[in-house]
Amino acid sequence: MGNTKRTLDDLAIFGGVPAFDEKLHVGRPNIGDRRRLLERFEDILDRRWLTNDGPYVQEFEDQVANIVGVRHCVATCNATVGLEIAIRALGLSGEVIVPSMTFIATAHALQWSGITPVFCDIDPETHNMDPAKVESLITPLTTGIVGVHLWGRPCEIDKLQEISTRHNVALVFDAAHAFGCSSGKRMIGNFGDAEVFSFHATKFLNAFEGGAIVTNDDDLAPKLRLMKNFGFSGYDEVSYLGTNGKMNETSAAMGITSLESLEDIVAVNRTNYEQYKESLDRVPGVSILHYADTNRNNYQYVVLEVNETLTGISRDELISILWAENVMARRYFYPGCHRMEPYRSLYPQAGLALRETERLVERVLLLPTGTTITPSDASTISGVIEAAVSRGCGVQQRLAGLATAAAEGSGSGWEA
Ligand code: T4K
Repeated sequence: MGNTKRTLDDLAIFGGVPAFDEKLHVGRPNIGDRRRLLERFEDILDRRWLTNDGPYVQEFEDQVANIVGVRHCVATCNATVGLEIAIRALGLSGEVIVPSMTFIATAHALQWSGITPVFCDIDPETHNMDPAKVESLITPLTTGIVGVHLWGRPCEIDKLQEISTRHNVALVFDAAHAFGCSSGKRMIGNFGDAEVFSFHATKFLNAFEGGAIVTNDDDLAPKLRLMKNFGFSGYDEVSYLGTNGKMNETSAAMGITSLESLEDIVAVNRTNYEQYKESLDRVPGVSILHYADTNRNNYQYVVLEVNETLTGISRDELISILWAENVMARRYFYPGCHRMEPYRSLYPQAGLALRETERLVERVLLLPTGTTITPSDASTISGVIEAAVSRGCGVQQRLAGLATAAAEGSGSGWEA
């Protein structure tokens, strides 16, 4: 799609032809080998074993454990329930420290379990929880810390581990973004008491819906396994309070099929990321999130920070421009969990201690990547961003004009 934007009129928001005929989404699923998937579906139907620890679930668990190099993997129906199970199996209660800069599921898993999420601010460089701030939030009621490896970039694991050990509180990682990633030589999944992956459709590696709790704790693992199956330890024996957190066979079949394409998907993500980086590094005021070469990365998120002082347009204005071009950029995780219900009503003062989170959620935007996006698409999208930013003031004036016209238009409609 070589749709170059030379003048403001070329931007679709001002009447130009959109850069893409169809919408490009953040989180468009990667579909592996369709034929292999359908063969596996046939198998499932032939075997008439649809769920409840079936052979594909077991194979998926083995493969995930192998890739991560972890002793135990318990597949779940999604990461949210995986987090709830991990939290309960570890006996968390009272208060648990968690970032607000995360998908709402991280906070909800705690609140759903009757635990108070205590929101911690982030380090603006890493976007992850700031360990120094974690320490200051520990109270006699604290029973745990839930770190989130945001965008797949590892938390400051050693520091969080040291705090958790010193205060004798549990450490869990929401690793929803971080399957296939490492912290140095060690794969994510081996840290804290347990880590939880997501294999939701929008994740680079998907099982339609799915998750997995991984741990090296031999005592915790059987508990997790029983809890995801109502606590059943035998046909007529229930040993714990449990839930239905089981992954089903079709999800596992999709998961296994996706795993066969793991390296290919990461390679596509990396190529797209590099194309975005090359094109956007020359655009002042727009910075693309860096992935350290010392870690393994899945490159599933292309994250930009927009500095309005330098670009002349705000992040939200840039999103409107991109949407008009059919580029459905997202502003994850605006406005921060603490400004969503029930937290904004329960903890109306939380934002006072979340300055960096509140700054970041105004600046971040995510661009489409994955196997439905080509480097040429990435280059075209970057071209739109460059065209808008290089004429930032003019764009802002025209957007203000459009807003005024729309307001006047709706005003005259009302009067009529
Ligand atoms: N912790 C963290 C840090 C997480 O990011 C997440 C999930 C979780 C925990 C919980 O994991 P799970 O319980 O879900 O396993 C999406 C996903 O639903 C969510 O899983 C994910 N994080 C989050 C970052 O993104 P939404 O509300 O933005 O989804 P939605 O429906 O707007 O989908 C995004 C775009 O993807 C759509 O605009 C179109 C495209 N899409 C989506 C689906 C489902 C498709 O093209 N096809 C599809 O089938 O949350």
